[in-house]
Amino acid sequence: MIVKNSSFVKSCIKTEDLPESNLLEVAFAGRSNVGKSSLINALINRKNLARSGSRQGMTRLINYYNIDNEIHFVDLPGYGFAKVSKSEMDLWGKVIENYLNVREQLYLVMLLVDIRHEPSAEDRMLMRWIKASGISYIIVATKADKISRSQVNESKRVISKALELPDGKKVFAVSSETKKGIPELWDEIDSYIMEDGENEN
Ligand SMILES: Nc1nc2c(ncn2[C@@H]2O[C@H](COP(=O)(O)OP(=O)(O)OP(=O)(O)O)[C@@H](O)[C@H]2O)c(=O)[nH]1
Ligand SMILES: [Mg+2]
Repeated sequence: MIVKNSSFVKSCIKTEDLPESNLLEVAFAGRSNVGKSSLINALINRKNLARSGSRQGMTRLINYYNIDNEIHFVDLPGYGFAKVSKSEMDLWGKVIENYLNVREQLYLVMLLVDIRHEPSAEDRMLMRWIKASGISYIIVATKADKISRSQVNESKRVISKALELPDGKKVFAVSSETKKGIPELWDEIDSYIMEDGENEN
């Protein structure tokens, strides 16, 4: 998909605030600082529509972006931010798990993990929730520019194993910095959108 128009819709604190809309949703999930907001910007070819930054815990809200009036991109709050209290972490869990389970418009979850690190306990928990929800998902290994090309396959293997991915499930290595892997990721997202369109007709 070549995005022509993208705009910020709203920020939501809890699932009751989610916009009433029939647009299908692609959600971006993963730990704080993994590059969710940067990936949204790279996919829509905007510099900073989704606020990204070096300060961890930038995105504490569920942020909605309208993509060509066709889909919503949903930037979910990050986790694993060291300064967050246990009660905040529990609240995060409730919001995300609730969102995954109640949101009928949600049809694809992008689970982001840093290509340099083995997925954390929280990443694996989120993976389990996503699998349990039955929603389609794409695994994205971010910041691929930070490792050498020869390390990419080994990193993908480590990620597949830790997340217990089914045989043949691909891990997409991308860089929001160099845009490497972004066209391939769009092709994959598009294939889910088209699949959904076919189901409706
Ligand atoms: N080198 C490199 N840096 C990246 C890449 N993607 C993101 N970053 C950097 O990583 C930092 C965090 O990126 P964000 O996009 O804000 O991360 P986030 O997942 O939205 O973080 P939270 O909103 O805190 O959950 C920023 O300094 C980005 O510039 C990438 O592909 N390559
Ligand atoms: Mg963010």
